[in-house]
Amino acid sequence: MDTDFSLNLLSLRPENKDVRKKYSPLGKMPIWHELDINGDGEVQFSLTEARAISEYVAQLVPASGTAENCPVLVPEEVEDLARMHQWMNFETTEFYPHMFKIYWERVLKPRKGLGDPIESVVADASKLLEQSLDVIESQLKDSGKSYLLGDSLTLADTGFVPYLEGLHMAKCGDLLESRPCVNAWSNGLRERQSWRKILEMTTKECFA
Ligand SMILES: N[C@@H](CCC(=O)N[C@@H](CS)C(=O)NCC(=O)O)C(=O)O
Repeated sequence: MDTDFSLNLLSLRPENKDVRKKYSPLGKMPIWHELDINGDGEVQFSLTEARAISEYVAQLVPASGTAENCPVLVPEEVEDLARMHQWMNFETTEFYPHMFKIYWERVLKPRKGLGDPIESVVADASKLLEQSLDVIESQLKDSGKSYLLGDSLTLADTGFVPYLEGLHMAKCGDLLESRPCVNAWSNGLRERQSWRKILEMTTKECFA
């Protein structure tokens, strides 16, 4: 991309909701803004919804092939593209809801001073999450490939990274470690330089 970009971390605290609503209708982050830097600096294009933003940005950046710094994250071939969306939808509807219950109980609630985790909620969510992890384990095992679509990293994989990290933060790493293919996939994703950089950039408050 022949342009500059900056990342602004807005506080996610409830009292700052009105500030966030200036940028996004529900006051939720992330939001993508493109400014008219040659004109009056006004926003000329904006987008909400993390998965839509990631797909848009991945297509804006000219890919250089398989290099870690710039892989082709959105496949061109129509079947691969459909499979990418299949996994992105799986992540949104079959993985995130269960993972978030665990993360809320074990990480966010204590951090916000809202009491101890309810372990029965964690156990119920873990059971459902395990079914989804089994689907991923089968996909990786049966294909013998490193990534969900095959030999290359795509958005099908990247969407899971914050949640894999979150499961470790919630002391549920065993759910990943007990599945060899999921464990190798998860460790490979979390060790990527790009993810380490995101973790460095974000603060504890950003995750709260
Ligand atoms: N559907 C949105 C949801 C985004 C979302 O829930 N963002 C959280 C932070 S991860 C947020 O802004 N929370 C503040 C709030 O709900 O007021 C997306 O997928 O991008």
